[in-house]
Amino acid sequence: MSEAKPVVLKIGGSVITDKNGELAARTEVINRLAEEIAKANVKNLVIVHGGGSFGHPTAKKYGIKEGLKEEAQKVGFAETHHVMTVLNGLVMDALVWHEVPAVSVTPSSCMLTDNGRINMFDETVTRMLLKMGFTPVFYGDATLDTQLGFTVLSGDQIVAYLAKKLGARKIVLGVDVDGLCDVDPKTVKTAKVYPRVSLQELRAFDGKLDKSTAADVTGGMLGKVTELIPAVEQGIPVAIVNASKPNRVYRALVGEKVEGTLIEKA
Ligand code: IP8
Repeated sequence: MSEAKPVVLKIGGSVITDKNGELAARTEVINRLAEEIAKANVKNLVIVHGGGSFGHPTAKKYGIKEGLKEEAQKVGFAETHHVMTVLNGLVMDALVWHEVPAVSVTPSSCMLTDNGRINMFDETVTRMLLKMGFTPVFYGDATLDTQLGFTVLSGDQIVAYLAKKLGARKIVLGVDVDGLCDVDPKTVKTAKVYPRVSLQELRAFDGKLDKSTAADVTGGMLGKVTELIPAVEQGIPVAIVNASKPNRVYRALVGEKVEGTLIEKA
C-alpha cells in the first residue's frame, strides 16, 4: 500500500492527437509517453489526458459545453463521451503494454458539475486505486451538470481539482509548446519561455494570454493557467513542459532539471 503524496500528470490533447484532423491520434507519441511514464516509475501517479481532435470537434458540433437545449443534442453528448473513451482506450493500451498498472476512471461516471464546475466527485475508488499502487487515468469528458443538464469538463479542471483534493506533491502539465510564453509560440517565432512564474505573476497572466486554437472548447493556455491558480494557492508546484519533445515528461516526473516553466506559490 502506498501513502506518498500523488503526482498529477496532464497530457494535453494537442500532444496525443493532431488537432487539425478529426479523430486523429498520434499513436507513436502516446507510445513514447507511456514508455517515459513506465521508466519514471512514480509512486502514486494520477494521469489526466485531454480531448484533442477526439472530444473537441464533436463537443463543438453539438454545443455540448453550453448545455442541454434540445433533444437532438443528447446523441451528441453520447458521441462526445464515446469518442473520449476511444482516445482513452488508445492511451490505456499503450500504458498497459508498458506495464504501467493503469486503470481508467471515467469522469462522467464519478463527477458532476454545477454550471461547469465540479461539485461532486465520488473519490472512494480513486483513493483505493492509489492506495493499492494503481495509476488512475482520467480524461476531459462530457459530464452531467446540475444546472446545464450537461457540459464539457476539461482535463485541466480535473487536474487542479484532483491535485487539491488528493493533496498532490506536484502537477506536471505536458503541453505542445516549450512552456508558458510571453506571446503565442505557435505564431511568434521569437516567443520567450518564462522559466519560473510566481503565484502573483500567474494571477496577472489571467486575462492576458492569447486564447489558443478555436477548436479548443475549453480555452487553450488561458484556460489552463486560470484553472491552476487554486492548486498553486494550496502550495502545489506546477511544471509545464513540452510533452511533444522526448524525455521532458520523464525528467519532470522524476524531478530532474528540465526545460519549461515552473510555477510556485512564492
Ligand atoms: O482537452 C476536453 O478536455 P480538455 C474534453 O482537457 C472534451 O479541455 C470532451 C472536449
